[in-house]
Amino acid sequence: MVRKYIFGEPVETGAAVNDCMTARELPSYLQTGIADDKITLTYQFEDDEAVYGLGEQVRGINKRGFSYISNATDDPVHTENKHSLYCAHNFIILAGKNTGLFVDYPGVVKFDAGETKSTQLVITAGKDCVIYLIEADSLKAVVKQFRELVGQSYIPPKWAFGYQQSRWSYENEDAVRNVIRRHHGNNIPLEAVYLDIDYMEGFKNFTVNKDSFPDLKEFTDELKKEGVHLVPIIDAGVKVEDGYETYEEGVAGNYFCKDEDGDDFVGAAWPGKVMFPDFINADAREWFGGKYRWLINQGIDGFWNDMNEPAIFYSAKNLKNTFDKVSEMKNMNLDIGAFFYLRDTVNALSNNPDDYKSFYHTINGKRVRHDLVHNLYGYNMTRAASEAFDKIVPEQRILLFSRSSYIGMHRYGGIWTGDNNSWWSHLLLSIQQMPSLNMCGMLYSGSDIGGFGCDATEDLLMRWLEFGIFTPLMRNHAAIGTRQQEVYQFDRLDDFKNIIRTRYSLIPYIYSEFMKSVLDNEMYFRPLAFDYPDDKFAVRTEDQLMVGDSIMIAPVYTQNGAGRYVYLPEDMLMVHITSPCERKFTLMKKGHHYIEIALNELVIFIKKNHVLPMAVLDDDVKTTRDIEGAAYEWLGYVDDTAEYVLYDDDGISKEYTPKEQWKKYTFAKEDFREGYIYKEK
Ligand code: MIG
Repeated sequence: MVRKYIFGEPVETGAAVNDCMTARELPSYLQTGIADDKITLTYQFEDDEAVYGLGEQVRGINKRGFSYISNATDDPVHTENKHSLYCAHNFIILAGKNTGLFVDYPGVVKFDAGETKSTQLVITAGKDCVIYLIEADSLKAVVKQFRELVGQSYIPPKWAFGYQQSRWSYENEDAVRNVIRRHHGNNIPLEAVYLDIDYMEGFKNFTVNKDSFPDLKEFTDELKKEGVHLVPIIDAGVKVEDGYETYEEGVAGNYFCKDEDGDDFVGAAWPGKVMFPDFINADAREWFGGKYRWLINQGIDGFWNDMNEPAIFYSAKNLKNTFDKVSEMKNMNLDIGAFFYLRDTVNALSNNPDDYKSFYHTINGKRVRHDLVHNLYGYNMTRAASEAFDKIVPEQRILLFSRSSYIGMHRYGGIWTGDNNSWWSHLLLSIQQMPSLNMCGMLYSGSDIGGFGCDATEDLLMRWLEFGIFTPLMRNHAAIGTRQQEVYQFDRLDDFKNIIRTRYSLIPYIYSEFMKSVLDNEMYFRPLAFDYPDDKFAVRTEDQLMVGDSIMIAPVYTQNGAGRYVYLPEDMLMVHITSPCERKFTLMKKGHHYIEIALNELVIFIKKNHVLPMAVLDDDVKTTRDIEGAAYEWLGYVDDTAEYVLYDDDGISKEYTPKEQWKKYTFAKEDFREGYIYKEK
């Protein structure tokens, strides 16, 4: 049951798309207080009650014990002391009550989930907001009802489930060709190569550097023959430069955010001085979205939207103030206090809260200060692109994902989790973020595999890929200046190849489970707590996930880890996979186990009387095109009967297969007489 509570005069965020009952008073277990423009909801936890949700955030799956602040921020150091990352996913679940709360407020929202006082949750938002309350009879049902409220998640093309390689920055055509050659030349599948900011001319959106990419159309045609897609980045800020078309159109059309005086607000990002399109304004959205057309005409069919918190390196005004302060100190003898003051002053140039209070949007003719709607910015940038794609290529799916988002954006694109590091702790973080993202509708998601910042090591990349096999977005990405981390930079190329090939062999399952999750508003990644809520060990498991209907995974995420402890909530078939055709089966009993898992091994656990389809791959599979029509092997331990519903479609049009046509496979014990594999004839 979903109910909606309206406080004050909320800004329309567009997050919810389906109607529900409006009610007056929140249930008594949520104490409401309104003071100083803020609303607070206070909830007393049941003893060891877990809380879930909040999408992209720091820390574990169970969010209890810390505070999380929805305040989209470009902070590339995702350590556990931080309270905000790039997104605002204000949906939280109280497990003890099977109750979900969605705080639909586009400014800063704080979820103090037992940090200040371990026994209580305190949510603080602006007083003009809508709160949705979802009461159901299971955690899964809470999520499903929430997802029905906010609408169906974004569906990428099927090729976006292939392996993708990125780096800031592949500088020219030959660099891209080299990445492809070193994958495909070694029979390592590769589906897409990313272009980071350097493909542009002077970091100007919708331009291409002619020296490094002389003819983009010709180049995308060339890559298409190899089945490889080129995915350019688009940044939120538009360079201030006379003669630059996008800039001039933006000024002429009044499409940029304004400062207090009604002039275009000037900040800085990669291009130097930039202006920020007013994505929250429908006209500006339509204009900016239309700009993607040019790239689509060049054969581009995938984009990633960056810097859309929005990240502001500095604002013109703040820069001036800073110089004034700094110059005052020029001839001073800096004592320690003055030194720190100087340093903090300079550091406060970027993403300064005062800057976010100093510019404005025009929403339905009304001027709205940015900080009050801050968390809607990235969402609407991605919405702008998606709505434009619907006009430019109405029949075709386009790959699109964003760094910043709010709930609602999940209908328009996926997300990646931003600038993580090549740290083992960030591999674990990424495992823990995925189910939380799924709760909030962000299904097409993934993290930078191998880590963005810092130098990746071979073993970290290997383990990360072994988890990345299961993330819908499987992209290796790294920052400029870090060690190169394409798989061919390391010695164990065959092992990497086997892992990536295993991904391709699992794509029929991954795609099927992903699509069913989207179309049925379910979760593709689930914490064990959602499937086994009455199992006291399962509910405390923070480093294993259910993936789709058939399997559980328990990735290794420690340096030198030659295995790990795994909890099995029921009897399962354990499969060690070293390549798509080298698999070792062990029947496992419910309970705690230590499992050895060599560096080149992937382990999955298939639930009893469930099956897992694996496509039989040719030796030279290079892209998802090459697995169409492949025969399946079905892995499983069936001591009764098993059924699998396989979703498939053409992968590119928007004609999704209706439910009646989902293919049902049934298996009997006898099908698996000879072991754990049933081979399709
Ligand atoms: O300030 O475009 O998260 O993926 O490589 C950094 C350069 C800007 C941040 C993105 C990252 C991307 C990088 N960008």
